[in-house]
Amino acid sequence: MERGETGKPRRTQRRRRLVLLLVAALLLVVIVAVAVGVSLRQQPHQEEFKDTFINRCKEFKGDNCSGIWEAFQQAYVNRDPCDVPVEAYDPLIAAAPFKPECNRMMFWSKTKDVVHDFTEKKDCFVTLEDTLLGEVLDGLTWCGKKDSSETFTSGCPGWSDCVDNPVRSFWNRVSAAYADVACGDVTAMLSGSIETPFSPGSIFRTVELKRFDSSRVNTLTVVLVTQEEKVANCTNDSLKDLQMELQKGIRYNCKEVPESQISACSSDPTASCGSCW
Ligand code: N1C
Repeated sequence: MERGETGKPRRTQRRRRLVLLLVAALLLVVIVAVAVGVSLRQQPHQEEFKDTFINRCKEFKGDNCSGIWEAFQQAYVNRDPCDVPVEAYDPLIAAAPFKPECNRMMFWSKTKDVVHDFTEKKDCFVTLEDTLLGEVLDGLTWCGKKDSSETFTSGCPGWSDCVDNPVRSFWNRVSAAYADVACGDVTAMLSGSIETPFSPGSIFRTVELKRFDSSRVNTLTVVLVTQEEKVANCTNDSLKDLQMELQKGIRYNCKEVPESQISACSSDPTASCGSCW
């Protein structure tokens, strides 16, 4: 009885220590599980991006998709996401060069939806998004980090957060390469719903137009897409600037075309390519 009474506090102490130990072990398990969960959740994101890249590339019948992926990745992986200059993508362009499609090349600015609605329905023009690199990366966001070999798809700098960001430099570089091979009669869809259709700071103005070479390009036709309320027409000042910036020797046309006419024409299977404007 006495032994039992004096033994009781010792047993209680031991039990308390055991409970504390169990709680600590449980906490440790929870912490490890959360950490593993977080890293597992990050992993698929990066794998998902690569899968999207490779799958879209294969759908496009790219013959060296893993080589193109490697050339793409080296541009931004293990780099500060605000320090990826346009030249970083030079090896990518070399791995997936653009083929010229004379008389069918379509450029655009501030009219992405109208243009792609049209090119999807009618096989008349080719935009950058109809080429391997344009198609594979359209709508995606990516960046790297210093001292990491991974690709991130969130937490990346936005378009105007810093100039040398991976997505912005990519579009600048591929747009330049696409404009470099422009040939024959070239078309550009610009917006008649804004005050400056030849928009300052746009890729079309700062990169593409400057690179149209008069030894390859005969004509540039601007299709100014208008809505009921026209904000700009073909006499717009910014379009005068465009003509000044266009290399001498390239002819220039401008046509004001209602958006409704473009969509009606694209849905009409009997309409020929030359009849939409
Ligand atoms: O800056 P923009 O237009 O004048 O660029 C459009 C111009 C087109 O002629 C294309 O050849 O530059 C090329 N281009 C793309 O193909 C493209 N696809 C998706 C440029 N940008 C592209 N994007 C995204 O659209 C890109 O992320 C950027 O943010 C916009 C640019 O569109 P904009 O200002 O209407």
